Amino acid sequence: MAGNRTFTMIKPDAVESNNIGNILQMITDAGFTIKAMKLRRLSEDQAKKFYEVHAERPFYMELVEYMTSGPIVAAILEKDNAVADFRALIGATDPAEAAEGTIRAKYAESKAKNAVHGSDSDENAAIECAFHFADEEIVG
Ligand code: IDP
Repeated sequence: MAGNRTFTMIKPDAVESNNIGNILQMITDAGFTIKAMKLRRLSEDQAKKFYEVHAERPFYMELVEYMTSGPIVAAILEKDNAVADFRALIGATDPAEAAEGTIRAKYAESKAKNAVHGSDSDENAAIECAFHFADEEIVG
């Protein structure tokens, strides 16, 4: 059975363009409950570790540089079928390919600066939630 938690980040481009509020509104309108949230700036080491699965990809250093270029909002979201439903809400990686009405179609600048992160599996959601939040930072 699919899990009920996912992890998201509002990425530096969307924070910079003042879209934190708009994106959180879309998330809660879609039925997600926020269980934890913080504004933080990632260090280079933290960004490298978070994206280490992409270490061999040609865009890895560009991604690390971008994700450390300004603050991000990290959050844990709860809903039935959270991972798949959130991926549907954010849309394809490249906003040019993202379905109309998705967060990336509305707010992403480019394939690299694509406004939001969403976990791609229940296993990664658990890892990513634990990367950013201690148990006592998550509301019951
Ligand atoms: P996802 O975020 O839609 O799951 P992934 O393929 O896991 O996409 O890539 C992780 C992140 O790396 C993307 O959200 C985007 O910020 C960045 N990225 C992906 N592909 C490219 C690319 O071709 N050039 C630059 N950055 C990219």
